[in-house]
Amino acid sequence: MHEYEISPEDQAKLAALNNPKVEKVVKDAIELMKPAKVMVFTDSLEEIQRFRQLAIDYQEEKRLKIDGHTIHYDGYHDQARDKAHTATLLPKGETLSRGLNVIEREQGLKEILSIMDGAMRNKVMVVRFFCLGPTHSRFAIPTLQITDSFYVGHSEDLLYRPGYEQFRQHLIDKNDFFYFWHSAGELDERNCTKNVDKRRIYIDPLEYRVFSVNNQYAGNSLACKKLALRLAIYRANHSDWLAEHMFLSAFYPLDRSRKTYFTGAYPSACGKTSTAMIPGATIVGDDIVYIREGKDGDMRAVNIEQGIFGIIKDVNPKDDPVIYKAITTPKEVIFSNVLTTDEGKVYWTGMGVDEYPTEGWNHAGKWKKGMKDSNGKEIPISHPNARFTVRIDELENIDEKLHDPEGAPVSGILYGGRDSDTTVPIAESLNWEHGVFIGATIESETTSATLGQEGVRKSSPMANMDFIIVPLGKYFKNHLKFGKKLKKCPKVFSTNYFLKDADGKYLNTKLDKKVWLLWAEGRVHGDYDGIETPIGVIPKYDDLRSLFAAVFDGRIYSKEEYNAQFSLKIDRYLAKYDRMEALFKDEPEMPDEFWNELERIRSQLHALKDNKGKSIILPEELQNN
Ligand code: SPV
Ligand code: MN
Repeated sequence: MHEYEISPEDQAKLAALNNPKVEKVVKDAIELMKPAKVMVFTDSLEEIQRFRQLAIDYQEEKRLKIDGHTIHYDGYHDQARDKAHTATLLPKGETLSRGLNVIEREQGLKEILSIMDGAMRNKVMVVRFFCLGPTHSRFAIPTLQITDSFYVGHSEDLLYRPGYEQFRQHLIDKNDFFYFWHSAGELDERNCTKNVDKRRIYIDPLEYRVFSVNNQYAGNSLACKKLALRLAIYRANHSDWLAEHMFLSAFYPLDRSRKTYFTGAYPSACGKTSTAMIPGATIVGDDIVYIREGKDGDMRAVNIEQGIFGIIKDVNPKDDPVIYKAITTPKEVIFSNVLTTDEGKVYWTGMGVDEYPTEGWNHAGKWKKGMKDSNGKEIPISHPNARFTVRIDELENIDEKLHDPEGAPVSGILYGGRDSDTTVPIAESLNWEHGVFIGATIESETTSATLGQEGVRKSSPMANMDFIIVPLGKYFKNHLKFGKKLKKCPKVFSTNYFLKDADGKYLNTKLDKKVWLLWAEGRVHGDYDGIETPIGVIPKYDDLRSLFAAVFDGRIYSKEEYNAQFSLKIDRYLAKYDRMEALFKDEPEMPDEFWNELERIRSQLHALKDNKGKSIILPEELQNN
């Protein structure tokens, strides 16, 4: 029996739950990780405040100049999700799609439990309870988080609803919760994880639990986020609902006479947050939703979070006024991996100031402009994946449905990627099957911000690929089945904000997406006619012309711009479908609908090309087809 310190009050908090499974999970964690002390926290404001102070006392966070702001640093080699050392534990013989690691369950458990043995020696283990989704809701999943990181718990206080009361009042099935063991492992002099070579994140869906060790970056450590998303996807795909990597926002027409909820999935750096936060929208969430059928046969979505863990790079008053204001005024904000100065000011790449400091502290430790890392790479002022964490109710554009236990009624779904030469800026799918096909075939080009060659296309179905721990075919079938049973099925749109001309210049400005979103919102209500093409319904010139003029103060949207953006580049689309065929052809359990859609579009595009005798077709030439 491992000896440790625990106060009678904390013991009583556990006992009050009267839950043998919770007790066993906590006891087993203590026996394995051997903390010096165990602390248990409820949902009370005082305790949450105390927890926040402990993150500072244990020096995982430091106070900044502005009231409520703190800074946390992850280690230099712990700045993003570690896909290589994340694995799903499955019975022998079961595999996953496309590079998602699988380890035979018994072997994986043995490995990770041996790494976690004694991981909390001389440290404090904290026991926290959260709720994924609004409380008192059929969408909600309760969680038990065990960690030795006060930064992790503090971040989860901002990002998730409190869950202790759900357990205590027996609002949940006693055995039905996700649980997570996390240890940052041994820390160095900056309180960053020392042994990143022994970083492991193992997902055990058969027991709905996750083990994570030797890391601090939130995507690896905050189990309620992407680790729980993987478990939720497993559960949803063995049931009749969806767990998706999507934002959820309400869009409005120009006269603001109604509101229309949209979800949207975009790979990173493809405009997801800026779509969710488009000026005039109200936001429910920016990252993860659970989706179920509503009582009226509509599609209902909840944000499983209540905060935003957002990329801070390029957040400035011009491009992201709402977020910029929120994170530069007094309120509870955790910054991570940005530059801080002696006076407690913060700086990040693209924040829109005239002058940046030439020294301070950042993710590399003490920093000076021009400094290089061990690979000879210049260290920027802040890491490209540096982040801010803030509660959504601190934002000016919060939507009223954030905590609605029945979720928001969704009438539109957007899918987008970074595509310089093929996909039109916006098109509406012809039906649900086509919509699922659009989501399944999202591709995104790599940018200079990612490692490796620029402009390489990467496929990420529903922008969710990293988290789909069931076979892809099964996941698509679940999507198809879900939409088919709805009485009110949402419309699905493909978007692309990144088209370029032959000289590599963008064909649209960042703000043009406002027009595409207004058109999509209008289409949901039958406001606009469109032009039907094999790849979906595209907007008519006159409608876009009026929208551009209305949104941008009389800006003239020319026919030339329209033609360049909305011409159907048949050969490019055909090349895309060839890539998709090659990628999916060996995938087991693929639904027939996927191949039917691919063949339909392909043969229609061939017919169009033959009929017109050319491969780039202007929208006006498509009008009467
Ligand atoms: C993402 O990468 O999609 C994120 C950040 O939202 S992380 O927590 O790392 O997943
Ligand atoms: Mn995300």
